[in-house]
Amino acid sequence: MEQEIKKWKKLMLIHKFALDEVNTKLQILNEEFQHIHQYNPIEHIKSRLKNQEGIVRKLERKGHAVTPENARRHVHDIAGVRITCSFTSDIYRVVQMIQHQRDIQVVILKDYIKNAKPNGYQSLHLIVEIPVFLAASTEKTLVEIQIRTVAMDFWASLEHKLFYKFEKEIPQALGRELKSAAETMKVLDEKMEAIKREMDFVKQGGTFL
Ligand code: 0O2
Repeated sequence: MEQEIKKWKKLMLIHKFALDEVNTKLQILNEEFQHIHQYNPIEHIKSRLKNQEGIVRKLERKGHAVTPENARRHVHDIAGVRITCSFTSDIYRVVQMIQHQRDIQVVILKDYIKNAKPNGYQSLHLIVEIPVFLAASTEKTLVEIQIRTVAMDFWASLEHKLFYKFEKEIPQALGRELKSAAETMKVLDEKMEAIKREMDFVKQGGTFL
């Protein structure tokens, strides 16, 4: 039993270290980008370690025995980072910056922006693997990175509060309303992106006819 507790503690510690590494990396990339382009693609970075209750729930939902080994293998979001960007194009810019990091490997990329979930959820998810260097070993550790615009985040946060993990079927009319709200967010993002493009054109000396 004591051995098992030690293993759980180590699992959490390693994921905390991985989270620290990814956070530092993202801050460096953001500041460097700001330095070169006088522009900041990242609005906010928020990170969290999944609590043990959440890990147990996910293992049970997926039908795996609750062990630290299974948690490591099957729960990919023990360490989670959420990045909020101003514009949709910034999301893909951040993805590219992450992909170019030599010590980070992108294991899974899910683009719910190009292909929104049926309920309207939009976001880009990466599962990355990062080495955590300990005194006597190197532990390759998974971190989930969710990247979305402020508008997508607004929708997802409220939807999470209202419906996500709601055990019963959501009334159809509410589901339609929710999806329509997500589509409104998409239109808003596209509009802001178009304004940004035109502003960039003006800043480069362009004029409208
Ligand atoms: P929580 O409470 O936010 O941590 P997985 O279960 O991760 O192995 P899955 O479900 O295919 O596999 O992963 P996916 O689709 O990448 O979703 C992972 C996370 O994205 C979720 O984590 C949520 O945080 C978020 N997410 C996915 N779909 C929705 C959605 O419809 N609405 C909202 N608000 N968030 C969503 P968790 O662990 O399910 O939940």
